[in-house]
Amino acid sequence: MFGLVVKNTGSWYTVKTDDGRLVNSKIKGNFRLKGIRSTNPVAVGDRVEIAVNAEGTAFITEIADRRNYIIRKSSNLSKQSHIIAANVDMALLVVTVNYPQTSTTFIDRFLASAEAYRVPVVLVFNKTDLLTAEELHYQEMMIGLYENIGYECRAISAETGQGVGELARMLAGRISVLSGNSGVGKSTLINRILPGVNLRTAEISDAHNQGIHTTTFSEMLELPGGGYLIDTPGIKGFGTFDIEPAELTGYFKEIFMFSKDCRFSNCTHTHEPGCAVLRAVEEHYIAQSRYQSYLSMLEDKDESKYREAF
Ligand SMILES: Nc1nc2c(ncn2[C@@H]2O[C@H](COP(=O)(O)OP(=O)(O)OP(=O)(O)O)[C@@H](O)[C@H]2O)c(=O)[nH]1
Ligand SMILES: [Mg+2]
Ligand SMILES: [Zn+2]
Repeated sequence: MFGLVVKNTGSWYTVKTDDGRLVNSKIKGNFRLKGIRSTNPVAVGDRVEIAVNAEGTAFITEIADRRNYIIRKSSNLSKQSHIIAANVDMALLVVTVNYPQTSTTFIDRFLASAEAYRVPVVLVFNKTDLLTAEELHYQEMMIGLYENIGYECRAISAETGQGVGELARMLAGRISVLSGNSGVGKSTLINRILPGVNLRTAEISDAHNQGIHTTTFSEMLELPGGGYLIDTPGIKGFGTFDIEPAELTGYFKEIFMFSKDCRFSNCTHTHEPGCAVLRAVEEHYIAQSRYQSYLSMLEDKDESKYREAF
């Protein structure tokens, strides 16, 4: 029997079978050994084959090849990865200028990772209702920066509903995963779009201006007009990457564009003469924050064991 993994609560997976039943399933022991090194060999969004047993639960016996996935390292020290969701049409990266503040390093790491697995990303700036004039101005600058690179951006308030209707129309008929730091309002936004589901949400910590990791498992929710939204636990850091400079350049769209004019084809854009990327940074065609994110990911290769996660 075949189905779709719609929920992941640690060792148990909820599989929605093609005939519409929800079956609690587990992975067979030795199954963990094959495939990629991941803390969760099966992820929400996976198409699987299951063998149902007498008690009505099942074993997952086969995972279909993934079209794509969103992944992060579990921690800097471990070589293991965590698959956030598989087979998605797009990712909504929910970010907030404040309450909590999302760092540009975090945004850029997410974007680079999504480029690597060819998942289109829409940046959703939430909690606009809370922002001061100065913060709104900063948000406008951020939106300008990312739109210029080619990323679609939306400014919304999940609380007041501003901009949510328009965003919801974009989601119809597609599989979208919501990701971002804890407390940015992923679950609140889904509750606003799907009032029936009533996901748990919680106020961010006053002391730390950070979320408290309210959502602890990933869940796929059906949209009335077709398609799905996937709620996921907030990400603290993005772990480190182990990518060659040439490949990394390809994951920063605007850096890639300028790199075509570098004198050396193996340019790392750090010190080389005739580097078109360094020139573009100097002339402000490439944002300083983006270039810093590029450098920080380049440094991961050597320093990954000693660094804090972003
Ligand atoms: N003022 C305001 N508050 C919001 C908005 N969106 C969410 N919140 C509040 O922010 C807090 C965190 O929201 P959640 O939806 O739990 O955040 P989350 O991203 O799901 O967090 P995790 O599950 O921990 O990853 C809650 O108190 C929400 O009511 C918004 O647009 N404006
Ligand atoms: Mg949540
Ligand atoms: Zn260069």
